Amino acid sequence: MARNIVVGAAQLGPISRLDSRTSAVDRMIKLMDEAKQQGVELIVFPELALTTFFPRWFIEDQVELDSFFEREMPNLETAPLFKKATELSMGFYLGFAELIEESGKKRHFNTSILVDDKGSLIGKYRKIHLPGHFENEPSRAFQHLEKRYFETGNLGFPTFKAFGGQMGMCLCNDRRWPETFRMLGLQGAELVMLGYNTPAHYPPVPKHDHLNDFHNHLVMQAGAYQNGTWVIGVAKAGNEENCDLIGGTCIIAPTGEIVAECKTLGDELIVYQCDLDRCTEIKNGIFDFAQHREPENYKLITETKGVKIEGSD
Ligand code: ING
Repeated sequence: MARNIVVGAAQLGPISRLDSRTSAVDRMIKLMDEAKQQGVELIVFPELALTTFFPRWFIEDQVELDSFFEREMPNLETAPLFKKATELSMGFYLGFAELIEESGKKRHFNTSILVDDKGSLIGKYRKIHLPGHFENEPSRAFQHLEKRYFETGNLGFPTFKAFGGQMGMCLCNDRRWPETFRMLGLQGAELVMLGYNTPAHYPPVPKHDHLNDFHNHLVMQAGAYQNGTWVIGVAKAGNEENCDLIGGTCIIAPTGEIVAECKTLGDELIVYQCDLDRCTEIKNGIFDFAQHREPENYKLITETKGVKIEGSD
């Protein structure tokens, strides 16, 4: 018996700094309509899908910076997305910049939510691996100030029982860290959704730029295979405010095989019927954690942050 779920990966092309949230929402609604035609039950959108990737600029004015964040979800501009989801009986993953006030203090997170086919919130994730830097570095062609603009996520790596299986979420740089997928895998994740905004040019090591598309798939395919889970990776792509972002949106099976991939750098939908029961081919075999993991030997992984070489001080 197959536990099938028809998943849509909805890549978005560039969102410019002056684009309204409504224009981004309208583009996502158009992709939802197209997805419905193909029987999609769950659609995945990118990281920071409502605005341009603003961490590429050093923004000193806090009011301007906060204008890229959502204070409620849903809100006036995103309500149509929730309404459409309910009309189409389609669940969705959405990445956005989240601003909350807690005991009088403003807090900023790079967030994703999972919403069910009735428009109700199932769960939330806040990005834990924040790449880039904290101070303005004018020598860079563009900044990557996620460490400055967001706090480290404070919700851990939760999974959620929904859509007939165990669902997991993460965001962009999280996919590069095996700990992310293993934390979700150890909770039985069968389908991991993640959005990303990945510049084609990585200023610290320009000679690796030609490897960015390869590294993008490498880490997601490894995460899928090593944890026996489906992975849905969705890009905000294209030349956004003069900064090239990679595409490579894809749907990856628990075997690590890419079963569907976007071919453009614009708004593009790919669809695949994911059989969640296929996860057992890996979870009950080569990566049967209970049978084969040896956590007593992995203490360094949780006890240290950086490299620790025996014998050196
Ligand atoms: N973006 C990038 C990512 O991890 C990056 C940052 C780019 C890291 C290129 C390494 C190389 O995909 C975000 N938003 O995390």
